[in-house]
Amino acid sequence: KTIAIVGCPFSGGQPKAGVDEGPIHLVEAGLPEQLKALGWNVRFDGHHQFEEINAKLGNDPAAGIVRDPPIGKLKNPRLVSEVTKSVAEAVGSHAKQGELPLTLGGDHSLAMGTISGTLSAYPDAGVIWVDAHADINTEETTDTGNIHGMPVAFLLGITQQPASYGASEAPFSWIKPMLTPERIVYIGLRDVDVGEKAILKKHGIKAFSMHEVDRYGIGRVVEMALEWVNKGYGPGGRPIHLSFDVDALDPTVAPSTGTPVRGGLTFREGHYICESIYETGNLVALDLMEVNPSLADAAAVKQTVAVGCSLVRAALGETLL
Ligand code: DIR
Ligand code: MN
Ligand code: MN
Ligand code: MN
Repeated sequence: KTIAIVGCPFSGGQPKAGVDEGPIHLVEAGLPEQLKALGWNVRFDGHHQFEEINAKLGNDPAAGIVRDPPIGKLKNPRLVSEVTKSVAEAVGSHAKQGELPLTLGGDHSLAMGTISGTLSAYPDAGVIWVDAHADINTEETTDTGNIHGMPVAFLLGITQQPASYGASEAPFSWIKPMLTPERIVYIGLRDVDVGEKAILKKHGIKAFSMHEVDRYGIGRVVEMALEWVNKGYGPGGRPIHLSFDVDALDPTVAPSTGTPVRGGLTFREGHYICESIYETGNLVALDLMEVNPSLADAAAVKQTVAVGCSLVRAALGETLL
C-alpha cells in the first residue's frame, strides 16, 4: 500500500498569493511521517515545479512578467491549463502503478488535473466533492474569471473550450471530459452562484448543502452520497476520488483559506466524511486543497495546517479507537 504525495504549489486559479505555500506547510508539519505511522509506504519526491511551464509561456513570475492574458473571462488560462495537464499526468501515472495519489494544493483548479488523472486509471470512478462552493461555473456564468471556481464544468465538458486558438494550442483542449453528472456528489455547499444553481438543476447533480447536513445529520448525508454515486454500479461500489476543499469546514475550524464562508462543517463532520470514505475501501485518490498559510495569523495558520493533516489521516485510515 503506497501513497504518492503530489505536492502542487500553485495559485494561478485564483488571485490570492500564498495558497501555493499550502503543500509546503502540510509536508513540513510532518504529514508524510504521519502517514508512514499509519502503515503506508509514502512516496514523495519533492513538490512539483511548474518552472518549465512558466518558461514555455515566457513568464517570469518573480520579475512580474506573466504573458497569459485572459481569454474571454478566464484568467491565466494557459498557465492553469498546462499545470493541470502536468498534474493529470502525474496523478494518472501514480494511480496506474497502483499507488494512491494524495494531491496537496494549491488552489482547486488543480482538481481538473487530479480527477482527469484518476479517470485515466479508473474510468468508472465517482467523485465526492467537499466544498463550500460548487466550482462548476462556466465561461458564461463566471463572475470572477477565477478558474478554481470552474474545474467541475471542465471535467463534465459543459463549458466551452476557449475557441480563439488553433486546436492544438487551445487551453484545456487536453481535457477529455470523462466525468458524468450522476457520478459526482457534493457535500458542504453554502456559497453557490446563481448560474451554478441553474447548472446543478439542469444536469440533475446531487448536492448536500449545509441545509441537508443540518437536516439529516452528517452520518445520513454521507450514506446517501455514497448510495447516489454507486447507484446501478456492481457490488462493492465504484472507485472513489475524494476532493476536499478545506473551505468546506467552518472558518472557525479552518481559517487560513482564500474564500472562507461562515456556516460550514464542524471539525467532526469533516473528519466523519473522510473516515466513512476510507471505510468503503474504495478510495483511490485524495485531494486536499485551498490551504493558504498567508491569510491568517500564525496560530490560525498552524490550526488550519494541523486540521488539513488530520483530515488526510482520517481519509487514509486513522481511527479514533
Ligand atoms: C466563486 C467562488 N463561485 C467563483 N469560488 C470559489 O469565483 O467562481 N471556489 N471560491 O473555491
Ligand atoms: Mn510524483
Ligand atoms: Mn473548491
Ligand atoms: Mn471552496
